[in-house]
Amino acid sequence: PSETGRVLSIQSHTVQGYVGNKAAVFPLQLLGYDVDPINSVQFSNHTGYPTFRGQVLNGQQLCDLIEGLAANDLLYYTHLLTGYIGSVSFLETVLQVVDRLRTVNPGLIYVCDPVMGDEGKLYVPPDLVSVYREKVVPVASMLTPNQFEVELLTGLRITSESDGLKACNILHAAGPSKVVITSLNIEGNLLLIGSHQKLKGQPPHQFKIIIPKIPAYFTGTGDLMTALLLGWSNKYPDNLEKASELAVSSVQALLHRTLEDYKAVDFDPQSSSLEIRLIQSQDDIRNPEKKTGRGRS
Ligand code: ATP
Ligand code: PLP
Ligand code: PXL
Repeated sequence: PSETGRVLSIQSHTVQGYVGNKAAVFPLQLLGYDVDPINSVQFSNHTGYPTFRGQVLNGQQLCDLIEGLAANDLLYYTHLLTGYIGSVSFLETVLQVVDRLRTVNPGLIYVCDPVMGDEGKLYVPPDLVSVYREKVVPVASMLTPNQFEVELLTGLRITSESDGLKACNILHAAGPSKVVITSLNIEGNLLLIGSHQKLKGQPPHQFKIIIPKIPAYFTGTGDLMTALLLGWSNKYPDNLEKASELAVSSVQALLHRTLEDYKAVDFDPQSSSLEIRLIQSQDDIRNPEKKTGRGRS
């Protein structure tokens, strides 16, 4: 594996629980990365709870933090990571940050999770969609949409593996050399589809991973998944398939632990979204290949 890097991660912060930066920073640190978080919001808890309180950073305030870093020559990053973004003005400012970071490091890798919605439902303002499609996708190095997000970005209806692969080709033509569709719901299973176009204009290397669906709804897994994909694909830059397998392996171990812990306290996993057991899963994040072995000698 090659060296690690320095990641600027612009995502949500929650006081309690693990979504956004709370789901991404710790795993990346475990994999050896320096991570500088910018908290795009600070909420008491994620928005899936009955209520939440807190503050939202605006585009001007993001600019201000970047100016502060620039004034001290602190804008050298190997990676930029973004997740849920709630407004067009904030997303436009993120685009300026991409440009700014690339003037300092032209090789900057921008890993973008184009969070817009899930299962046919949009949870961002509708005018964000065209900004992602027209301005963000073209500058992203790696994109990690879910099924609904790929549909929004490509205009294709995705109901099969081959639809997914076709969508990846469209996205490659628009910009990113690496695309991972983190979940396609097909016949009761989850399918991850990955695609790496090593040379512009050439056919990409494509693969799939079948993930047995766990009957529960988790929050923060998409954020964790994208962070791990950044972490592992940087260590194995020519092997997106291996990187994806490692990321999936960690996430599955964590989800099984999460479910077991909730069952132990008699909680109905299908009735409400579960907080992931991130800290308890640190060994599964550091050493994802050891799938069994929890009962080792
Ligand atoms: P985003 O909205 O952030 O782009 P997403 O909607 O794909 O991403 P999730 O649906 O949380 O995010 O899935 C991310 C990963 O988490 C999947 O690739 C899968 O490995 C795992 N995962 C999430 N939910 C389940 C589940 N119920 N059963 C098994 N794996 C799951
Ligand atoms: N609902 C809202 C309002 C959100 O902001 C998010 C954030 O991404 C989600 C749900 C769930 O996100 P994910 O699919 O990444 O777990
Ligand atoms: O990606 C999940 C996420 C991120 N940020 C905030 C959230 C959630 C999920 O509910 O509420 C603020």
